[in-house]
Amino acid sequence: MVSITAQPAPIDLDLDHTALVIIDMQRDFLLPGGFGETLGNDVGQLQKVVPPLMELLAAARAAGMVIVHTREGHLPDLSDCPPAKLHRGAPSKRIGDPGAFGRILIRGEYGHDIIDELAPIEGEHVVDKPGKGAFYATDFGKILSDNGITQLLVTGVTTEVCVHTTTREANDRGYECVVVSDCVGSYFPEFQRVGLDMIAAQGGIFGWTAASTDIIAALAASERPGIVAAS
Ligand code: C5J
Repeated sequence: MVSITAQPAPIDLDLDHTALVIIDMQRDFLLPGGFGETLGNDVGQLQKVVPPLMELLAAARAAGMVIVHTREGHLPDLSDCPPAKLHRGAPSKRIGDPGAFGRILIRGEYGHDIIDELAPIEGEHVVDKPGKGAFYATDFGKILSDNGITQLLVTGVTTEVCVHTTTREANDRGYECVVVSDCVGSYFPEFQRVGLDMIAAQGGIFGWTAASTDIIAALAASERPGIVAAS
């Protein structure tokens, strides 16, 4: 058990029952020229997440934690993409269209996959999800229960969309969620700030927030082998 400095209050994590969840760190969302940018977004806002998340991932791997990566995307025939999602708004490119990195948000395409810096390694779980939340139409919940997971460190993008949806879904299912404030990102700085505030407000209405350095320091102080504190 390690105690983490967090908002609205410290939280004890049982590392044997805690998973690191990395949401949608995909090329389509993060790379210049990709889908995120074609929607008019500043992908630099998301790239800030990569260095601290690489450090946290290394610490979690060294601690032997369960690690789950998610990817938002769809089958090539789009049969799992509701028309309400496919036809939303008036973007220059839609899901399934050819983009800079293959068909946008289509499973198996280069852009759909996770950025090189955070590529999953053997033994880590990869959950493909058609929705914003990680539980809908996936085996995410089964992976967590099969591994005895009760607490989640939630990271990835975007803070106010897939991170929030997954955290809210997990909270309703009884998981304690710590959203790692510098390891989640939004294209919109105001959504990042308010999105994090919303989680910890009202006594932690659906979770906690904590900095990666505090988590890594706590892991380093634990009995777990192989952990070094972040510089
Ligand atoms: C979005 C996500 N923003 N991963 N997806 O469409 O948050």
